[in-house]
Amino acid sequence: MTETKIKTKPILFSGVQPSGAITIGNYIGAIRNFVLLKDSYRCLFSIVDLHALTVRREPALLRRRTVELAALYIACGLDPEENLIYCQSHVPEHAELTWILSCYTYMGELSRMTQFKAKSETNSDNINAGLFTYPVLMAADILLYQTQIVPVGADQKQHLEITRDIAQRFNALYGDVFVVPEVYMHKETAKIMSLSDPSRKMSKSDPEESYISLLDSPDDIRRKLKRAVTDSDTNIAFDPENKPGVSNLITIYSALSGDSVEKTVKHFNGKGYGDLKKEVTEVVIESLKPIQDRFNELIKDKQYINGILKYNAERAGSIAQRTLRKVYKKVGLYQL
Ligand code: ATP
Ligand code: LTN
Repeated sequence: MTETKIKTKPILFSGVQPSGAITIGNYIGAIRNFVLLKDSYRCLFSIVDLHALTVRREPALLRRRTVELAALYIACGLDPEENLIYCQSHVPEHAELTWILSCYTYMGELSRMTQFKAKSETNSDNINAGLFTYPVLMAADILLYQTQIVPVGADQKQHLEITRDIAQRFNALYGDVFVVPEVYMHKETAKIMSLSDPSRKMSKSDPEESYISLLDSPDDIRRKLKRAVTDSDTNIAFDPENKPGVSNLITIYSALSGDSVEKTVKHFNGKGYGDLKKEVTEVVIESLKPIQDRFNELIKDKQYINGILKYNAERAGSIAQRTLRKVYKKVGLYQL
């Protein structure tokens, strides 16, 4: 791609934490949209390893998950030549801008974040300051690149709102320093629910049986979907409020088969939950197969993955530096 072409495309940024096995929730709600949008934008897809430190991690496992996520991004269809796939911690400007932005973010607004409240409950023995300032690091990720669009799942909408607030507050003080980003999500697929508790979102940090990982074997997938919570009724209908488990399976089927929810419901008319589970299982196994095959090839070649991460961190760093310098100048830090 020529330099002029690159410059005319609007910028897209998104990130995924290397905090566990990537789930079909991450895939359907976020990564699939990355693939859909990747040719229309100049894209940065970060492996947000600094965010993952807000919860205690086994260091060797965090390192392994990081390389795996890089391979998975590519296996899912992202293009490592065109898209900037890189580790957040390899571009120090993320942490540097975070400090500046934290001086323009209020304790009050951070304490209203539902993710902070939820994670404080699940990590009650480790409610650290990083968990609290998590959205500031996320704002820095996005604002560093003059990002126009941020594809995420529904759980991140509030973090996008605070990012916009911080950008607008900063711009009101210093002129148009940051682009104010827009969120991108598909309402129908922005929140895939847990298989064991369909009132909660599917999450890679929850117990294994609650999610399907992109790397699960067909047997794992069969077992997990067989046990997925439905309800005592027998009727297959799309009603997320009253039938969250069944509706979640319909959403997964619809997202992966490409059929609309309406068509999916019609397809299952007169069938039972057993049929629904069986067909969801088939479509999940079939959709994950090419991703797994590609992943298994890529993960053998760590040198290739490292090369991609290094090259792209350098490219990302040079864009990030431009914004950071401007910010330092605006706020009055002495420049040599
Ligand atoms: P963790 O459990 O460690 O908090 P997570 O599974 O919530 O992780 P993230 O790395 O925080 O995953 O999210 C990566 C992307 O996937 C984000 O855009 C997020 O909104 C999206 N996402 C996460 N879970 C779901 C889900 N259940 N349905 C749809 N999108 C999701
Ligand atoms: N907080 C996000 C991951 C994330 C992100 C970002 C997403 C970190 N920085 C910037 C979009 C843009 C999450 O999914 N938990």
